[in-house]
This record gives sequence, C-alpha cells and structure tokens, in this order.
Amino acid sequence: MTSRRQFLIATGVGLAALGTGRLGTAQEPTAGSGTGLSLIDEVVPPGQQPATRPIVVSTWRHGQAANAAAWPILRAGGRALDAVETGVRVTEADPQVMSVGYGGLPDRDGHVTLDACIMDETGNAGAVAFLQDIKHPISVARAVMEKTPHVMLAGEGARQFAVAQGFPTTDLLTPAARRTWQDWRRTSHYKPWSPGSDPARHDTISQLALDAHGNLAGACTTSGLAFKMHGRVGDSPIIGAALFVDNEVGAACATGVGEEVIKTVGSFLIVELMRQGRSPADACREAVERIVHKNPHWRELQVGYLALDRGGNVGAFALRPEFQYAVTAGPETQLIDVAHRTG
Ligand code: SD4
Repeated sequence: MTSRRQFLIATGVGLAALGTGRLGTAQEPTAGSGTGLSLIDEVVPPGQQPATRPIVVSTWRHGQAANAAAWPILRAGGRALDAVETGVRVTEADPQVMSVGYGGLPDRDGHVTLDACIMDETGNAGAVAFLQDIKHPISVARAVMEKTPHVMLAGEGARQFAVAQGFPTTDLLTPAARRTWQDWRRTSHYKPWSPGSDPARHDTISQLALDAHGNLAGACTTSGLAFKMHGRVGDSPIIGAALFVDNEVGAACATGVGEEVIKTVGSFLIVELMRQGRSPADACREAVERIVHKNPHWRELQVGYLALDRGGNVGAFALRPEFQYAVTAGPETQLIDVAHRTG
C-alpha cells in the first residue's frame, strides 16, 4: 500500500537457505550483521490469502532454541498454538536464560514471579500474572484459556489453579540467579533498562507462528524485569500489550520495559496498523514512535516489537540497539539484528 513498506530478500545464502523471502525490518539490518539480506519495497494487501508455508519467529538470541522446538510441529502440519507453546517451554526450562521461567532473576525481595500469555487463531487467549513456583507458566496460561471461562489468573489463585491442573511446584530461584540478586542487593540500584546493561535482564521470549493451514498463534513468557517491586506485573501477560493475534491480519509481540508497552497497547496497535495496510516492520516502527512521542526519557528504555502478518511477512523495530529476533521457515534459523530508533 505504501512506499514505506520494505521487504528483505535473500542475496546470498540468506533467505534462500531459509526457504522464505519474507523478512522485513523498518530499515536495513545493521552493517556487518552478516545476514546477507537487502531491502526492496513490497506490498502486502490486507485481507490477502494466508500463507501456507509455515514460519516461526521469536524474540532474542534464545529464540533460536525455541524456534527449533516449534519448527517440527509446523513442518508436520501441526497447529501454530502447539508450536508456540512447545517453543517457549524450552526457554522457560533453560536456567541459562535469566529472564524467563526457571532460573529467572527474582524481584527485589528474592521471589521469582512469572508472567505469560498465549493467544490462538480464533482470538482465544489465556494468561497468568505474578505466578510463583511453576516452571511452565505458558502451559498454565493455555490451561486458563482452554479450561476456565476466564482469560487471566494471577498470584496465589493462578498457582492454586496450576497445582489443581497437575503442574508440579518447583523452586525457580537457581543458585546463579540468587547470587546475581545478592550482588544487586549491595547497591539496590534499580533501573529497568539502561544502554549497555546486561541483556540477560531484559530478554522476555515472545514467539509468533503461522502454520500450514494459514493459522496464527503467539506466546509470551517472562520472569519480568529483574529486581522489580514485589507484586509488579509487566506487559507480558496482558493481551494487546505484549501479544496480540488476529487471524485476519497478523500477530505482534513485545519485549522490553513493559510499562511502556502497556501504556501504548503496543501489540494491538501493531496489528491494527497492519489491518490498515502497514507492513509488519512499518507497524512496529510506528508503535515505537508512540513511546518516543509520549516519553521524553525513551533513550533510557528498551522496547522491541516483532510482527508477522498472515501472508508470512515478518518485521521488527526497537527503541534502542541490540534487539534481535530468530526466524525459522525451513531447515535453518537466522538471527536478525533489528533496526532501532536513532536520534
Ligand atoms: C516486563 N516486558 O516484565 C517484560 C520484560 C522484558 O525483555 O520483556 N524483557 O516488562
């Protein structure tokens, strides 16, 4: 629709190896990112036929392992919802990822509290917020969606529901996370994000998938901002903020400082912009601009958006450098450096 639409094509092994020509960021990947990608304009009419070649995208470097778990389900003709649940469970279980699930950094009082949500192709959604002691909040979120009349359960009620559903309880605070928290307590200096800060502290996994039937789904799961106030809930369990899926249009997800994402209803905004004809990359850029417009301190924050439309086109944009996403549409997965706001 618009000349600002941009589309990445393979110039070398890049996307040809991926089996797709559908990646986009709002500007070219940073020089030296080694993606072998270049940009051309592309038009993606809203209401287009859904793609039938599956694709899965995830936030951050650890999205590669999540995609690797999701991909076999998609390749076999499985449901996008199953793919994203399976994918992000890998990250939830990985103690090396100190921003999601087991091994996640605790709040300021030393409690690991988890937020997650999931959304399917019919617009159904489930979420858990401020959940403790359960390793796989994404599966609890799915159980909320499928087994209750509600969308979100929080805190002790969510925990009781999980236990009643047969989820085992686990101490989620690993020795490494405890040590990092104890180090932090020496100063107790709290800043949600600052340029150059340890990326492990702000690496929520959000994953979006399109299956061979043309259906979309998404999942988002996190331990939230490290050393947050006890009881703080971020964007990650909030439908429309960290995740939104509309099978008629596309899906979007977020990572970063959740307060900014909640206040601008980022993922819903991106899907609505795509409905109006904006490309995924352009829509993500516009959602970032909303934050810049509203918050004069935006340079001290990070937010990254990732979107996938029903045609299988992917785009992303971030407030600050260092945001990456993983994309899998064939046997190989690529890690893409995402363009960011300058100035
Ligand atoms: C939050 N959005 O709790 C999450 C944190 C995050 O990458 O995404 N980090 O605000």
